[in-house]
Amino acid sequence: MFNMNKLYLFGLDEYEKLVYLDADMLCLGDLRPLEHIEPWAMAPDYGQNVGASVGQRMMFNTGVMVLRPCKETFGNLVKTLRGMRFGHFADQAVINKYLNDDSVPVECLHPKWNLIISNKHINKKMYSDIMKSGVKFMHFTKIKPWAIGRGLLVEKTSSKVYLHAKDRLLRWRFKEEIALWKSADASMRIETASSAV
Ligand SMILES: [Mn+2]
Repeated sequence: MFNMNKLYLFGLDEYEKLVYLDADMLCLGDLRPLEHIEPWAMAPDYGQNVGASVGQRMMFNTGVMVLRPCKETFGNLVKTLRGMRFGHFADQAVINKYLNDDSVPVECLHPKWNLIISNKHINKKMYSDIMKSGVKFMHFTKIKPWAIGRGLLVEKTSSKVYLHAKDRLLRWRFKEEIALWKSADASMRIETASSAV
């Protein structure tokens, strides 16, 4: 869903430091190192936008952010938003434009902190290296395993035959990721069931 909600994080200045995560993340590793990471920190948005950048800088993905809320920053982000057209990258575009235009320092997190699965077939080597060496957060961009079989993976206007074929293709292409999500989902259900007893 495209919206600007992430910008509000910067107004929460009762907190000194925040770690923001998208809802489509699967946590697969130890998060303690995040304690020592100074804001702002984000992982790069590799993929269809390889080489694409906001001005001189590469694009960061806003699915995982270590940030310091600050009313002034919030105001600057709103100012940046006013000068832009609402587009595909929503709040990510605004945040990246602000960082670039104002040369705000950002620490670049290793992509294992935000492994963007829809980039799997674009950055094959990097992707498989990270899969082998350990993922912290797997980011289910575009492909939502919880929606599989419900025709929610692709455009609503598509025909049933097309939906079915696309569903099968995605299930095959992301079988490893879907399996990880399924096993995490299953173990959470077991924990919830046993804690309810
Ligand atoms: Mn996301």
